[in-house]
Amino acid sequence: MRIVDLRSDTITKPTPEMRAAMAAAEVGDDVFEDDPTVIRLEDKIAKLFRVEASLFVPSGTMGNQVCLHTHAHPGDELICDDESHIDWYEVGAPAALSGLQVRPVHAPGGVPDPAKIKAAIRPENIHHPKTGIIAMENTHLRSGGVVVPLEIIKQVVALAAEHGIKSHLDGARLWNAYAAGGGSLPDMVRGFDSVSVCLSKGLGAPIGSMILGTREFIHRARRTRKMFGGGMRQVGILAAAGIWAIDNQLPKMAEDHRRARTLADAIRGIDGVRVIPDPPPTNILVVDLSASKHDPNVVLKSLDAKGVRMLGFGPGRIRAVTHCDVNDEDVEYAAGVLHEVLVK
Ligand code: TLP
Repeated sequence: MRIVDLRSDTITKPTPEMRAAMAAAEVGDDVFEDDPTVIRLEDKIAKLFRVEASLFVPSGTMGNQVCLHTHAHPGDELICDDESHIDWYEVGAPAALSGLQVRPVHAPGGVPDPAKIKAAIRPENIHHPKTGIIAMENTHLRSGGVVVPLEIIKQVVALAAEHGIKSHLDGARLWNAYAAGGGSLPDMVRGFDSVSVCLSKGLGAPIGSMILGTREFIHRARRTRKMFGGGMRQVGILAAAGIWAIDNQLPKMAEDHRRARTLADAIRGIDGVRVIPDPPPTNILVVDLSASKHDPNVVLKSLDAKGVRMLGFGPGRIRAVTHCDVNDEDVEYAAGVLHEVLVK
């Protein structure tokens, strides 16, 4: 039976060519900053985004948390949106690791409202926590891979700078925002005090994320990474996968977006079934079944029985994420199965 695994774009496996690049990688001890392939990756990323420096970390979660910790003073408040990955899926790390109090602010459809963020900034008062950091997410996962408009990014970054507050971008899927026409890579990160981007989602690398910032920030983030146990040794074999992924997968990423739209096309118009947003802007298809007769858990089981894997995504919702390990035939098959299960 054909298996089409759409649970996440984190599930991709390295291709034979990527494995060959990994096998051929020169390595050294990266804690001593001696690994030539890691240095090559960090330089490549810094140049791509036109920032001073970058740092290789094991995961997107570590990328976000190393940045937050490097900025944070315990007791500070972190403004992020109420549907953000940092708030939902990082195991309470801002509080546990950095003493940050999270102040979630609603961002309709994944796009923050600068006026709401401004209103959440604490005035100077002996009773209040200090607003220390404002975080954004682009693309925005829980709203269905929404690309945050450049104008909004600029306003939020300017607002943070004006108030002396640090700004952080969770850009786990910033590559998708780029492929969808959300802006150039430098434009989408300009002005942030820190950014984290993932190699192991749409780009298809087996592991790894990159932190971006000034040389001074990256120097401090390197110490935080070591403290969190993320100092790695002969890790050039993994950095080589990242370099290969940027050169070979990034140019193809828009295909994942087209395939997500193919899935949406197959179910549009079925009674009570809604795609959010429709059409899906990038590689994430969120299907809201709450107005239909379907129980999402039963739907997931029926799909799985036919080899199509998707995930529950909050009350009444399921999601599919397209990625480089599914091709047009896989998506045609999955679209057919999804239609068949939902139309019943
Ligand atoms: N997202 C995963 C799960 O954690 C939900 C997924 O399957 O979508 N920021 C964003 C916006 C993310 O979507 C993720 C992963 C991360 C950060 C964390 O990356 P990792 O999994 O590498 O720690």
